[in-house]
Amino acid sequence: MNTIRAIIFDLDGVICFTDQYHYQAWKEMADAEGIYFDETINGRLRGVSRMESLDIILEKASREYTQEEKEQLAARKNESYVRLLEKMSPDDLSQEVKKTLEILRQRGYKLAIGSSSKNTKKILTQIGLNGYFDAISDGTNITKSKPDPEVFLRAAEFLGEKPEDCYVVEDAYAGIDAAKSAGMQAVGIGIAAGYAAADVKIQSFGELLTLGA
Ligand code: B16
Ligand code: MG
Repeated sequence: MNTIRAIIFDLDGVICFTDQYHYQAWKEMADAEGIYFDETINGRLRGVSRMESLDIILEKASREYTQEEKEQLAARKNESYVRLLEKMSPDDLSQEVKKTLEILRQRGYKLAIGSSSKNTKKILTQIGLNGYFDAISDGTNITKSKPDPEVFLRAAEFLGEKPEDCYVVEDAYAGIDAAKSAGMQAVGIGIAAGYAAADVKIQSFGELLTLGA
């Protein structure tokens, strides 16, 4: 931990939680198409890009969809999702996350976001963290999604730090794999706290303060 200079945070499932909104928006789309979709399938979408999420949902479809149709379905889902995000407010940022980020910053770490979401800036604005992070790497600046390391490598580049000097905090297995392929230290939280590939496993966000202590 001594050489760690920066911490890159996944967004959904780490800083805040939008799974229910993703679920509602995908469910609305799936119901309209007559495709079976439930919370278990939704669990497989954690950390996965929008189009890859759609492909998982379409595994239950009774017909093939063209690329154009898929793009329309994904766009329709995103419209509903963005409408649901309007409900989010700074109250959706827990005091624990807020305080921990503040203390990490005081300790001199650079802080960044590394998220698959193309709605990252919207979510950060809703929860009152717009402009807070030193860098943001998200679904809008990558061509390959997690487990590819691109999103985290770009975050390190934006920060001007070497990959080996970065911690990644992730809730998805694909995100832990991405962090390891990037040559970074992977911290698993939530579901990923049960993943053997994580270098460090934490049960709560505040435990980040004990790293390197
Ligand atoms: P969007 P993360 C991911 O965010 C979510 O976990 C995943 O469920 C979602 O499909 C993906 O973002 C893309 O989101 O449709 O907003 O571009 O966990 O990488 O912060
Ligand atoms: Mg996540």
